[in-house]
Amino acid sequence: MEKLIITAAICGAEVLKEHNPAVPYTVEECVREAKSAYNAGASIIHLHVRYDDGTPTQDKERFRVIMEAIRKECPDIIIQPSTGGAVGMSNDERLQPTELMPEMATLDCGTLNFGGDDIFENTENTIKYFGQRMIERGIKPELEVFDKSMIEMALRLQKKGFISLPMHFDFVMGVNGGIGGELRDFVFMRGSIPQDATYTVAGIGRYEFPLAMAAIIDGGHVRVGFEDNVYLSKGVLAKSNGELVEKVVRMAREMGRQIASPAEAREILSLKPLN
Ligand code: KMH
Ligand code: ZN
Repeated sequence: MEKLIITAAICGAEVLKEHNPAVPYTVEECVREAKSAYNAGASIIHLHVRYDDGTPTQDKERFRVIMEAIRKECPDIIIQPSTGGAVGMSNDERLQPTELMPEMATLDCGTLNFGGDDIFENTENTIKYFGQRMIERGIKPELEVFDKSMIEMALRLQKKGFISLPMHFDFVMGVNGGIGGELRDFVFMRGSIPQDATYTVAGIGRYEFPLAMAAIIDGGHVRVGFEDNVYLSKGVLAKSNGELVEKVVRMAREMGRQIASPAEAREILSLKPLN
């Protein structure tokens, strides 16, 4: 079976220090969290950035500073900026980190309710616009799908030329407003993507580790991190993103699955090797 790619979503846009004091806001905190995940076995950092007071931003310069600082400590890590940003941001605001020509970035494939009155809006034209920018900039999209309908959207837009092959999906499961996080939901999503596509699964909250195990067994890949879940186990806050990654590494080892290095992750995802 292919080696396991672990992505660490270290920060997110919604989770706060009130939820877990180790949630990173500052440059130094982002580096600390990225390094803990990298040292534990993560080969991809899914990155949102904040200002020092915790306000989420898609500001290109803030991304540049944090990405450079992370690369100093984790030289070969794959950095995957978010183009989802936070609810309410405009398309061009969200796209700013793609101007830094990262190897990967997220591409959210549909609109969904996002708690309370919030709507995370991604119209078909938005997805086309983002997909086109990523093709022009040579960025591999991680196709974030929060429901089966978003897989259909991605497949349709791939046929129309807005998404390049091979496709890599991220099943984000258990968001209020999206698909649930039960095993039957995972089987449904996993069975809905093409044979030659790769996928990672991001289980939200209590779904994080059960869905990680499902992907480990199935030959998929895993995302964990404070963006999705702040607990190491029921009622026990994780001290770092690294602790969450370490748990996935232990689970994979028990199941006989080896962990991909960043170079191996690049090969699996058809990214260019680092020079
Ligand atoms: N913060 C959410 C509204 C992504 O990174 O592309 C969107 C999100 C998805 O986190
Ligand atoms: Zn995100």
